[in-house]
Amino acid sequence: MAKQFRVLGVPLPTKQLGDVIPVPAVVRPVTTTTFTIVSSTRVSTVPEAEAVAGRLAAGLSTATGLPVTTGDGGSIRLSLDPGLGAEAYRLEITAGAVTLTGGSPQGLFWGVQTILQLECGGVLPGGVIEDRPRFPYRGAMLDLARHFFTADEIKAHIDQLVPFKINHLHLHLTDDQGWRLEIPGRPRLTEIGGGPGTGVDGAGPGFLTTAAYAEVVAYAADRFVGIVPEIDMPGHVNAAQVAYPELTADGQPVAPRTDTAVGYSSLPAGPETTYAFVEDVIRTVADLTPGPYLHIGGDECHSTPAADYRAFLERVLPIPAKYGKTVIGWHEIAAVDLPDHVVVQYWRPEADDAGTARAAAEGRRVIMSPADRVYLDMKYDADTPLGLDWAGLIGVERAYDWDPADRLPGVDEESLLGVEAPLWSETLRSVDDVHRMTFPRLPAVAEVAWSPRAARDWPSFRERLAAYGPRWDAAGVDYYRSPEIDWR
Ligand code: IFG
Repeated sequence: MAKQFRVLGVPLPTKQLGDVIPVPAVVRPVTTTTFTIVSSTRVSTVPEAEAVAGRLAAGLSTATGLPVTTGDGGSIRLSLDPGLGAEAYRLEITAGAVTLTGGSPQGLFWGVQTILQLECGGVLPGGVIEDRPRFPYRGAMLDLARHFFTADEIKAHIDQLVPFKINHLHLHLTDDQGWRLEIPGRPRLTEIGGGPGTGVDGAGPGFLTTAAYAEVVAYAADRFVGIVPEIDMPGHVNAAQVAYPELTADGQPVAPRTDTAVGYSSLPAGPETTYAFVEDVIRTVADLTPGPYLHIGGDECHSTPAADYRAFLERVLPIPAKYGKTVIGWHEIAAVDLPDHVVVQYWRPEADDAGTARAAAEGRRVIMSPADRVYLDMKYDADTPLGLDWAGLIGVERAYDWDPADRLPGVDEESLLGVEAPLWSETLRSVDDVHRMTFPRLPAVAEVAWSPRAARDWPSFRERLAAYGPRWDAAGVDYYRSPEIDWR
């Protein structure tokens, strides 16, 4: 527990009220006031928020070493006010009480993340925070196809995303190298596509059984994170074609591929076997996924004739809605007339920009993932051992110093659903590799996605990031100690 410093008996806050990532919308500090957590501190709440109150009590106990529990009449009080807005919260800290009001349990949970970041040495700085997200979709993506990560590793990754109020984790489940989600009606997809040596350069094996996937989805939901499963199509399908040769244009078997080339595979747009396969897979994934989104990929279909690409999408794009899901696709899908509510994920700078802008003009929502800002598999600098550099080098400031509303002409604030930081795993082999590429750039993207544009400021962010480093040290997160930051 950090040492407490006291002046005239009042412990000094070693944290300012705004020292939070992402920076809150409204911060009104009262610097003469602090709240001290003691062994009798209790967290009280309303029945709908019991689970969130439990997480706050557990978090404060871990941080302070004190036996903070939930209970009636506590000095920390959680309550709900739907009028705030689902993900919004209001936090007031006085000497005698901490009052956290959330628009929903999810809003309270984001307020809990703020409290846990403000706590230092058992002390909370006084004042009021009123906070709410700028964008509703704030995502990270993990590529399980090029290198498989287990359910436990995915859960541990979620634990490191939650402090930054990330509310979606997109799992890239299928690609040329491997198929990583069991589809009971199509067992060869994982028997073969999830087998030994299916990772890039022979890493792997692995796949998520339906039970393991259900565990991940439940774990994420308990932390108000929605899982977004991606089944990439019609390209990036070699693993599926190895498993089921009827999915190739000529019905002949294809060889497994674990190199990192892209764009060579495609489902044929003509045969009904293609659509029977797609329907089986989408129905299964939709049934396994409680969240609203289902990602159908659509990227880099360099071997799919344009007419076939359009024909395929026109057949496939309406299918997820049959199972109650909203489609997300990489921005190439904007080449076709999109059904209502389809979400376009922008990724490759200067490619299909017009398509994305047209989709936005027609009322579709856009998730911003510009590869030259938020692709976390890009090297930090020329010396970074892991990662690629086709979209350029991305240091921490470059991941921070941009705005989604300025990125694409024709795609303005109203068209933006949010921001997502993809991490492709061609060069990753472990969770440590994931941590080194993800942290500290993910918090930068999280602040872009959550905080008001006017509240963002690189000098402030880099200070707050430096103060966060010891938390990663304590959690055993092997983050990259970027020379751009004066780490504590
Ligand atoms: N582009 C490919 C990914 C991955 C990436 C690596 C998209 C949408 C390059 N498609 O990004 O599969 O290979 O940076």
